[in-house]
Amino acid sequence: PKPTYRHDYRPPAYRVTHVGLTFELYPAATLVKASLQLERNPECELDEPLELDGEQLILKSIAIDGQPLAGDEYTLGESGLTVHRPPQRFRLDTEVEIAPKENTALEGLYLSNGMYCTQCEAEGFRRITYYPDRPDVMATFSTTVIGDRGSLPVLLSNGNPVERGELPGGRHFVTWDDPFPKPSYLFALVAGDLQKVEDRFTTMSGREVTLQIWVEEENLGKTDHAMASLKRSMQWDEETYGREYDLDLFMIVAVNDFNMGAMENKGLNIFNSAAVLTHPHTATDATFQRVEGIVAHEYFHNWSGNRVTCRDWFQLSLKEGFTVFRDQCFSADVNSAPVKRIEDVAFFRTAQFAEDAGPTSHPVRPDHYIEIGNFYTLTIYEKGAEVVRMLCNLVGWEAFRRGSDLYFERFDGQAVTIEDFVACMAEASGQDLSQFMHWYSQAGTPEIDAYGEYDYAHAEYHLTLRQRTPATPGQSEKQPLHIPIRMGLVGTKTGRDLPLMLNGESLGSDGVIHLREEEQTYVFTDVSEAPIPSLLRGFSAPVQLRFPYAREDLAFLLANDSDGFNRWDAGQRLAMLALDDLIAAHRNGVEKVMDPRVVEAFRALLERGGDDKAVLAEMLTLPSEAYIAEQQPLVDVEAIHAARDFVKQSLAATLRDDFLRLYEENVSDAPYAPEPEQIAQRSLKNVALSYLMAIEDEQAIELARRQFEADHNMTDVRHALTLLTHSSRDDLATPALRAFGEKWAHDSLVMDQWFTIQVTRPQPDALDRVKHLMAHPAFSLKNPNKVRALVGAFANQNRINFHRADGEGYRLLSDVVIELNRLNPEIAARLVTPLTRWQRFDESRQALMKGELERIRAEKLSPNVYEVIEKALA
Ligand code: B3K
Ligand code: ZN
Repeated sequence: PKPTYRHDYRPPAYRVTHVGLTFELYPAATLVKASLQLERNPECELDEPLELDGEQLILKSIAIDGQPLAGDEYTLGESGLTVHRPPQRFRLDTEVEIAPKENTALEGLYLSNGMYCTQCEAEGFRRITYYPDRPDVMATFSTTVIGDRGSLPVLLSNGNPVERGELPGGRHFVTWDDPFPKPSYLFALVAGDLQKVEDRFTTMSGREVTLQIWVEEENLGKTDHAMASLKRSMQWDEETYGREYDLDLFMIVAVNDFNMGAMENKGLNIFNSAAVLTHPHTATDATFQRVEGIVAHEYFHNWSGNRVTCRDWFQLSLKEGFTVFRDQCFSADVNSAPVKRIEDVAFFRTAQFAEDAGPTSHPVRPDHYIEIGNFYTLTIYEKGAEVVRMLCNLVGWEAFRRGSDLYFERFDGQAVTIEDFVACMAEASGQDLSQFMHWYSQAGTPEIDAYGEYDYAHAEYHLTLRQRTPATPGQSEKQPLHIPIRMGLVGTKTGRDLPLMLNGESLGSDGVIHLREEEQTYVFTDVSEAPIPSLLRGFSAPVQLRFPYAREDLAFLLANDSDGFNRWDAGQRLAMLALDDLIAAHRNGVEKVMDPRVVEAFRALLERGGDDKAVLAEMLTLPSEAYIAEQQPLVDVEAIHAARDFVKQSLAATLRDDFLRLYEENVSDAPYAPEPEQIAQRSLKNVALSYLMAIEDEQAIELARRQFEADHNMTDVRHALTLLTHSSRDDLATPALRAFGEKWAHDSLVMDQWFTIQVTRPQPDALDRVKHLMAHPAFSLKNPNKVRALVGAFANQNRINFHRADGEGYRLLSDVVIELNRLNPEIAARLVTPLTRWQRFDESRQALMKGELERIRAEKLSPNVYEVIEKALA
């Protein structure tokens, strides 16, 4: 497979102005008739051939303006079709046959549970028909779907239904018209035995929109939250961005087999059922919030993605980074804003930092790819969102909003680039954003070393910042970035933010300084007392910032910082310092001793009261093993696991009564609602229970058992079941797992949780359980959710067992990757990720991991897996 380079971009030689599609649906042989209205791009040469993409299609006929083409008028290849010397303006008719039933890659048209559905982004449309399958070709679509009336009563596509009728042989059809020009990746079709839930929304200009969520009958009771989230999103986008929905109908369909969370197809969003269905008894608070965020994300794409789309796939973050930023702000507005930020950053610093430090590291706008399906990454999505967030903070919300209005007006109906977006922001704000553009082109996490000194004599505080971005594959030299750092100076006497005076200018007490050079020193004047700097508040830039804090300083910030995010971060830093000592002690075989300063800091948190419960729950949560690993020069899996357990147990033993009180204060039997206050209460209660269960005394066990048996809501049940399953007591785990498994055997999404809970247990039998559960009737390698819940959860969330010294964890993962490489390359390429991080481990594990990568490389590989393996072994 050959790479595609961003610099090779050429505008399309032919434009498609309109597409007429007809699908005659049959599982093994669906007939697709396409009628394209084409026009040569005036800038192109007269003899430019027409290149159409097409994969796994059987061509039945081809004609131009009604005249079948002779064999020498076109060339058929593995990946497409070339029409030589077509006229300037013409109609191209093709008929192809495809086999949805054989499609296990879940790209193009496939069958899921007897239901036809599509996934076309990024390059799936070429598996449906011959087409210039690139986002800068935008056309109006008219689609007729023909299927069996009995088994496929519902036939959906983009836009509005304009005609329907009966056909001979028990078949029927519906024709859909989508008046908005769109790229082929936004095409969608669904046909199945589905039921709908319907609601309405009146837009700000008074238009009535019908909202529908289509599901299999047994899921009719699980759509309320998604519908409420959709309406909230529609209103939020009107209020916040002035963006209104544009069709009369907006549909969401839930499907069981889906590679991603969801897909923003115009007017017909297709969702992984795990990302849309909820019920208090089957979904946790985290799932309720995830559904809300994804519904919003896909809806927001209607403007940031669909009305204005990407010129080419290198610009993917143009729509994804912006849309993630939009959905993050939405979730922050409708839930607890500080907790949303803490959760996002905790995840980002663990997973995106790891990606950016590994062999697949790439810029927010990559320069080349072999398989674009491999670039739906944390860097494109989450780092892209951080870059947009920095832009917004740099220019200020008013200018950002003006820039966004300008962007949507200027480029409506067009396929554009990241420069176009940033130019709107520069124009609206009058700021020079040229240095800022490096954020899009440079890979790797910038590191900032900070150092500060208080000058008593002159009442000055000198802060020096030095930035460095490490080399990444293909990029050895890096330019200094423009890094906005929000900060405060917290007075050590008062615990208050001191006024910031920099070069005679007042920055208020919570200000932004701009780091543009490799090294800069900032002299704050009139600093009346010795301060502790609170840096990178709210995670104002996606960087790793180091400052030589004393533990007392961190405890002080944890107690006093006016920025909730940085209070949390100070706690994490403090815990990390203690963990570092314990990791070293474990390695050296020395007795572990708990740092009393951490205990006291936690005690103060537990006793002070008055804190937002949701934030308190976050502050009481220790850094994850994955995050700790990310911060170590060399990952020692056992030492990290042991050190973290030790901290947890020490805190639990010393602060047992406080945790018990916290638990009891937050028990409630109010009917479940996924509302911020209740969610906060549950998370605080469950954090307390986790600590109590760390020492496994009889009272803790009784609480966990009671919470499990009370069966009040899935958040509490799942948490209790996890604690019982992950305890050292199989006599607790076994009966609870059995009861849960029997109760929910009929519910596929709950069974996924049952899989995950078992394969993430720290006991040494976890790997055998994975193997055993892969033979369970509820498991299937063909269903991405199952693969993620079982194999993915084991490899990513059970570090101690996945990284077993005997390499059996690695072997299991590569066995699955090899099988999935044939079935579903996109999922296979994602699943292999943990093995690609071999550089981070000791020599013996490195050898084992590389051995497995080489075993995979010896197979006949899909481009997806090939690209990842080649990078990992480069
Ligand atoms: N745009 C889709 C991604 C689908 C890509 C699949 N290869 C989901 C989203 O970001 O909204
Ligand atoms: Zn998206």
